[in-house]
Amino acid sequence: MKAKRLVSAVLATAMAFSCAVSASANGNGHKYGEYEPEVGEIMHGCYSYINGDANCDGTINVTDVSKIAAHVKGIKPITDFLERAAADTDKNGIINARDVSRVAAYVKGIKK
Ligand SMILES: [Ca+2]
Ligand SMILES: [Ca+2]
Repeated sequence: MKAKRLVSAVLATAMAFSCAVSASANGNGHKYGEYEPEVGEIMHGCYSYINGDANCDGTINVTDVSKIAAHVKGIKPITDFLERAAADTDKNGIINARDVSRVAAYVKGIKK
């Protein structure tokens, strides 16, 4: 099923991103506002993603907002499996303006 495809994609992606992401993703005091970080939902070895962290660099910031926005506008579609999973913040299976605004709201909330 879907999960099986996910696993093979993770296996491929994990090679590239490896430990760097999970090392920076588990920093203290991270709060993810209204969404739950779904680390552990999809994991291979030491790799995981943070919900909303569309470029998988371990933090949720304006870069992720613009990445998701570019995807929604069709300028630069997100093709990486884990990035897509992270970008679909409400887990409804599609990446759309709602996901953009959710991440934007989160970024604004921590920026003050
Ligand atoms: Ca990011
Ligand atoms: Ca969504």
